[in-house]
Amino acid sequence: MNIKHGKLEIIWQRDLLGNGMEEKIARVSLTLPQDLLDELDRSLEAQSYASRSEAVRDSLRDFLANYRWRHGLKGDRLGVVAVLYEHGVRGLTDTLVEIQHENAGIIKAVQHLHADPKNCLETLIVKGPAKDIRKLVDRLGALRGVKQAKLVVV
Ligand code: NI
Repeated sequence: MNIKHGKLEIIWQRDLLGNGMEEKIARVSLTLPQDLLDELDRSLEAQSYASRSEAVRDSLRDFLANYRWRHGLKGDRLGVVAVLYEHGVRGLTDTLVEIQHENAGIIKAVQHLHADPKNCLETLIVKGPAKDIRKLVDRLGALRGVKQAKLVVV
């Protein structure tokens, strides 16, 4: 069965586990910077991945597992947020400074490294309610130009 919804195509296919159950599959298209795609393809070859789709599915599962973990944190926590971003993206550095000022209650220290001509790495030491730390990390990670926002709690 194929149902086209604009760019989203829903198909039914036998699942890969071969248990006879039919699995609903959605087909999506996405845009990537060429250098990211090139690096992905090189890494897939080295890891013997069967397809880009399989690698993207694994990456999304990892993304969602991390999200679920972050959203399960309770109480007061101490941690570090590592933020890798492209400083040249319009408005990004101003937004990052604003967000940090709004969260001055939980951000105890900030370290900035001009990692290379294009990218900056900031580490934020955070301490406070898990729900506030989570909101901060969610917000940072969703900004255009932020490549990674990783939380480690100790
Ligand atoms: Ni910098």
